[in-house]
Amino acid sequence: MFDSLKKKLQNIRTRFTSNIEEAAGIEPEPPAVEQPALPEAAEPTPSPASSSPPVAPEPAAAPAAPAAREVPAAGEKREAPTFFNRLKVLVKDREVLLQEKDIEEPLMELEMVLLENDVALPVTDEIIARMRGDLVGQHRKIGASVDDLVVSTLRSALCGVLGDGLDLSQYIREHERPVKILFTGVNGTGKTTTVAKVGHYLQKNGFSVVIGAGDTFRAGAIEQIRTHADRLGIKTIQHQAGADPSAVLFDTVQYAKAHNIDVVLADTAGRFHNRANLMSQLEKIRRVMKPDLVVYVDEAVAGNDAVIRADEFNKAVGTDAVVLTKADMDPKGGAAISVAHTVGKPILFLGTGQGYDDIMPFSPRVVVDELLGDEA
Ligand SMILES: Nc1nc2c(ncn2[C@@H]2O[C@H](COP(=O)(O)OP(=O)(O)OP(=O)(O)O)[C@@H](O)[C@H]2O)c(=O)[nH]1
Ligand SMILES: [Mg+2]
Repeated sequence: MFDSLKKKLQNIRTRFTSNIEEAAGIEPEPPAVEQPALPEAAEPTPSPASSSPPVAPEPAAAPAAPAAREVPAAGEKREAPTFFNRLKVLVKDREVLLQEKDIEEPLMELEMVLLENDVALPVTDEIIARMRGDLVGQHRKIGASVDDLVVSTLRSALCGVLGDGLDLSQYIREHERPVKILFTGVNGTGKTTTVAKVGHYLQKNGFSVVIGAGDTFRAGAIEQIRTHADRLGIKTIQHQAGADPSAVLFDTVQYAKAHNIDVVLADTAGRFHNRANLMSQLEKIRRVMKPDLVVYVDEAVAGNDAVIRADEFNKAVGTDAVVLTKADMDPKGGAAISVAHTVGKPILFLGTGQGYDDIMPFSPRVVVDELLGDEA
């Protein structure tokens, strides 16, 4: 998941670290390979003190002077590791005041990497602004290592745009049952699979579930959700193909009330935000079913397109949360980083594969750990 972005962030992290170390006067580990050569090169240097021989007319002092200057220079280099190592310890203990110019280069690189990986421009700007605000002009304690400082700054910048997420189990516990969740979004993005996965997830968390087969539009859609539900031992409420989806979902809610079911999950037909008839059908579903949560489903692999669609959908119809499917096929992670900040609604789950267990409750901390993990 997000492997391309992960690798690039590793490089950026190193770049920030070396720039900050340089600004703080911490030398990189000395190579110490050239040391043996230096004393030998210095030895044959003629001593200016031995001016007693009669061969004095030649101004031999001219070549001797630069050589004499080189010897102390080489001596300084030899001393360097001890000196800088001592300094390193001192710097770690004190605060460093970084300037814009110290981190300008890695900041620009970070900006490029985020944009290349489909992070939306305003979100990229926000991450850069947070990094700059955290580092520049602030007295920052270097602490145990510069890398730790860089990682914690990156972590808080990313967490800042990812928001808080939404814990579905907690939401259900805090709301009147049945909690009604409507899944909607563009066709083929994984709505039906997500309904099945969420049903399975909720059952594992101790909640009872009923599914409404609200996609009466596409041929085979009712059988598809029914097959999933049967495999998972979840009751499905269905009508004929072509029936009014509002009626199906109304019946599903009635069933849940009559049987004390905790959660209603409503599958719907794929709809584009500009397809007027499907949109008006969705409005009717909302009026009749009165969902507690309208969840917009789109694919992480669609990158910025998914973010734009989610935003438009939210503005047109209203969304309470987002699910991004196919995160397992997305090397970039741009949609996952951008969507919550852009739409202003939390990501509920990431879909991470085609199995029923391949669903991950969205936790900003876990996603940032994944992105900044060392194993990339
Ligand atoms: N790799 C991967 N594939 C997924 C994921 N979620 C769904 N899919 C696949 O995406 C395809 C479409 O999934 P559906 O659940 O039928 O999508 P839908 O949005 O209901 O489609 P329509 O009902 O036609 O609008 C299926 O082949 C799923 O197995 C996921 O998280 N990862
Ligand atoms: Mg479907």
